[in-house]
Amino acid sequence: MPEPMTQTFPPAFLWGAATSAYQIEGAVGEDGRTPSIWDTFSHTPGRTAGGETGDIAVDHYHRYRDDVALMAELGLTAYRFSVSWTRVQPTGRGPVVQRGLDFYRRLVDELLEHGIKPTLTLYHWDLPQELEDAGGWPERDTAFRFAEYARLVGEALGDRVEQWITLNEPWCSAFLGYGSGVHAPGRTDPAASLRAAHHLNLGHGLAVSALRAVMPARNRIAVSLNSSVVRPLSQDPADLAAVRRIDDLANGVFHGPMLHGAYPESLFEATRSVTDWSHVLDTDVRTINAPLDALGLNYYTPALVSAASGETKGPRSDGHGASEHSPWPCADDIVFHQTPGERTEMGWTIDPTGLYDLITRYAREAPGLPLYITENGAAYDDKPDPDGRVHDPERIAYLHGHLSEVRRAMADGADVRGYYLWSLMDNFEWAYGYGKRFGAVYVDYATLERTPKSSALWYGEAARTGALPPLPAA
Ligand code: PNW
Repeated sequence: MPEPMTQTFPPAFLWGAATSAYQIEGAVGEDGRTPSIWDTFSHTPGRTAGGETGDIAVDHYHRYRDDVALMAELGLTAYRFSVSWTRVQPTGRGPVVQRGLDFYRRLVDELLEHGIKPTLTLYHWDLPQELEDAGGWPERDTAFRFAEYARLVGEALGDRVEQWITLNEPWCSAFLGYGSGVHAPGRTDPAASLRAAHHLNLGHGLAVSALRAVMPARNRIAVSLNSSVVRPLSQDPADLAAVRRIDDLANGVFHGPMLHGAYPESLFEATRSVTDWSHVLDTDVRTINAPLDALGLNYYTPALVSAASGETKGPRSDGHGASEHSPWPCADDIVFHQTPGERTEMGWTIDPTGLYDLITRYAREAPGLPLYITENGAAYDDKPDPDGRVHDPERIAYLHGHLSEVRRAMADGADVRGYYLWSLMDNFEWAYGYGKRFGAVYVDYATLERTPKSSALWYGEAARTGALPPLPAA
């Protein structure tokens, strides 16, 4: 008999929210910080909507105390943030800047004082510009630079941060950064994107070992993958083959070496026309396969693919932003379709069952590894009512639907330990600028004033009670 659909979660379940440094901090020139690839990219005309940048963002660098107080007031029990590499190590090499590190120490102490568990992401896409000038992620040396940076942050904060994430969504770094070019550094070279993916993997593996060497053994290390849920348009063998190819390029390229100690052979074969993979040295995969303590999964929407039938090359609609260049190397014969159903402001179809499928897949692929949903959320065109309140029933429905699927996966045996809503507050949505609001907290960009949306209050109640409150009446 199926377990009754209780909507209660275990007492230790973490109810978190997530952000990243460049999207919220601002203060880009303060305390010794130097440009990252996202500073350069956002300041290059034509790269972001309206030429918007993270120069000020939501000024979290100066308002972190209020932001932590707000999280505590809402009832959140965990917070996932990222460290800006160029605040800590401006050139990506050499000694640390204490003032930069001190910001994160103060932030973490503030969180701990409020009973909020910090989860630190080392890399959320803001590579030091100097390292990009030296070749960026397609260059092997960048992996070693990342591991050194990880060690420096681990030494400084390992005594007070227990949960560590090496990379956030390396797929985006590699394939949107070096393939389609819609993310920094904006390069469009399929061979470089595959080299980048490998060096991100290598950097991850080296960083795991570097962190273990300097941190207390109780700390836990994970990675956050935006593992795609890839579905076939039909059961036609050609469409099923398209799914397998995209699955290799979206998922296998990372979890293969990280979790299973090998790249999929099918990935090598499918990409031979752009790379011979000679950049993968014999011992690399063993390095990348360093044991993890948990796995972070980010989920927004599934992908729907088919084999191109004759002339259907058409425009891509894979939701990865506008570019003439595909982020998917060697996949021009595969078509991305719009998944049917209601969509968010990003145009991403709302499909909570995809999250169930994702969780249960990794519960099978990585048995015994605790899972965290390190990002999930939705952009809507939120506006304050005349009374100043912000009502976002669509976001509540989105969260309710997805958290219900998390709970269902847990009932079916998946070991999910926590959930981080993306995002704590409205922020710089990369190439989309400030036009896409993912926050549970509304930010007035004229005054930078924060107002919890009704979804923040709903989610806070879930956090405080450990159960999903009912949906508000329509
Ligand atoms: C993730 N895609 O970005 C990031 O981790 C966040 O920083 C971001 O704000 C959030 O999701 C919402 O977009 C993604 O094209 C960006 O598949 C693009 C894609 C996926 C995730």
